[in-house]
Amino acid sequence: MRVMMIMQQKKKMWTFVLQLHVLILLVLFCCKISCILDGSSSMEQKPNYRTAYHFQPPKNWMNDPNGPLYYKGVYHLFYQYNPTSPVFETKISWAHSVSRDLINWVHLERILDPTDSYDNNGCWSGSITILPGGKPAILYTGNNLNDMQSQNLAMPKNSSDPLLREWVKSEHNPLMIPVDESEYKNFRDPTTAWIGLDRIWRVIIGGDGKVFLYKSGDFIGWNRSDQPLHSTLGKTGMWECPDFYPVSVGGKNGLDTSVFNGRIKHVLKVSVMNNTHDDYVIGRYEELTDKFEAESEFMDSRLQMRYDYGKFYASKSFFDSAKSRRILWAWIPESDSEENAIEKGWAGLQSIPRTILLDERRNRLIQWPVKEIDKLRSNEVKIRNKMLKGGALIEIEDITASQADVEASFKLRNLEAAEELDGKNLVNGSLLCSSRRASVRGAIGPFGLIVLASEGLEEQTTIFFHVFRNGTKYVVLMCSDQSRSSLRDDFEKDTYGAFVDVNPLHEEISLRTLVDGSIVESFGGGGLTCITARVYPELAIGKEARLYMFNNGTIDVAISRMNAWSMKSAQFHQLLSS
Ligand code: DQQ
Repeated sequence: MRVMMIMQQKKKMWTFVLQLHVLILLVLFCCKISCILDGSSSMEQKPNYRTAYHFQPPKNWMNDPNGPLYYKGVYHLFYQYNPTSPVFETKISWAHSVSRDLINWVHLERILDPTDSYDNNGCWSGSITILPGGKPAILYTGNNLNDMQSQNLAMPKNSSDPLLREWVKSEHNPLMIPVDESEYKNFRDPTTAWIGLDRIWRVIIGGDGKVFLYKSGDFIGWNRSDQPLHSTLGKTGMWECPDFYPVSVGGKNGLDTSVFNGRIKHVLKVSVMNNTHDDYVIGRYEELTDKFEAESEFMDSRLQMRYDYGKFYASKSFFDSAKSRRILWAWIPESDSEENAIEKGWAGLQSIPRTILLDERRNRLIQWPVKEIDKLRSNEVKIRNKMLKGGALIEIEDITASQADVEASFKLRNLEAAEELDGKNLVNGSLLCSSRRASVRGAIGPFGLIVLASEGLEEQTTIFFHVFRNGTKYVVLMCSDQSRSSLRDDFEKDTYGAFVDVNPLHEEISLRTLVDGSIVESFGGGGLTCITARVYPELAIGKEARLYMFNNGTIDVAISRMNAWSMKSAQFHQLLSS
């Protein structure tokens, strides 16, 4: 009897398993039919290109980072956000996300919406200053319906809340208005303010080829100084999102914005609207007279001091008091069309936050991804002391090539063969990279990395170096070549490039590249030259993507060290729909 029951139960179970299989097959069959009918297949579906460890809101348009801050144990990132669509519209809001480690984020409610007479056409970019007593204050640009820009104040409703979820606009707004109509559309993006020994606050605001200086005793009443803090004689157009901060000469820590002593220099960065470049100059700022003597000019094409030679705009830095470092964020715009943004439902990324320090010897900034990003690394693959022969291609296997962190150092043993470079070619690295692409064979280089490559290499993004001789000196060119990054042809595939201030006679040439699906952020020479690219491969996505080291020069190059890791995804949560 018992045996009969067991057999019946087994029969029932098998019938159930069989039915389940039939059901699954039926569903798959129906899917296939519907795919055939509507002409699509799962393989043909367009990839969404969302990234796994770069900051992105869940949907819609995002641009400039605003008022980044460390407050009561929490990192805050505010940003320009269009809550209604994935394209830019003037009526922008300030969105808000928080993090404990700058990598994993929780999205909170928006904090500023364009609702008042002075900002009803957009709550535009601005910064946060910590006032005496530790209260944060936002200064931001309001754009009104007449397209007149003004500077405005907002304070937290409850400053004991470490999440700073609610902010109140000041009843004194607008605090700063244009002096005449010619400035209406060219007066925006206040920096973090700094306080002098005279207890007077200073802030700079972007203008047409200049940055205005304003002073205040109480953070409410502001007076414009007769002279801008800095300006250029040539026509450079609107300077958006200025940033002005001290850097330590010889020190290893970042500095708070109001620090003033003899062992510092100041950096002035402006976002040049005409060419969407974030350019900087270094100089000496005299606090009592408010004179800023820059050591070079913004238009100095020879020096070309730019945070990043690829896509990297409207950046903003802040002082992280928890780790005594200055951290830089920037908006990474899309290279893709508005049409595709609408299809994807989102547009815009933030860079991986970078620490900034002054390289005293070269008088240039060095940028490096914050240390916290290293905790996403897994599955390390290493190469030590291996010759990368002329014409060689080495695949780096066993990591997720579409989500990776790669660090490599190259040693050059034979510099004799370096090609001579005419002095006139030393001016525009980008132009030189466009004529000396990865596929163009040289002597010392091109050598470097091929990322987001498809199996047959039809798709590939290459980050590489070329070493040339100029008289008795050697020059190192770094390029990021997107020309073959996708089979798609409907987006910008520019080649970016710049020189790296390293001497290959005495120094190794290093490269770190962060790959995250549709973004490639590269740091040459330990962060002296940075290049960010947006790419949209069709084949080299997810598990299909591959990673290589290559040398398309005739001269062998030694890989002294290469470490590559798969990168885990960061966590993004939403506390409330925003
Ligand atoms: N974006 C903001 C402006 C700023 C520009 C508007 C820079 O305040 O000048 O979204 O991208």
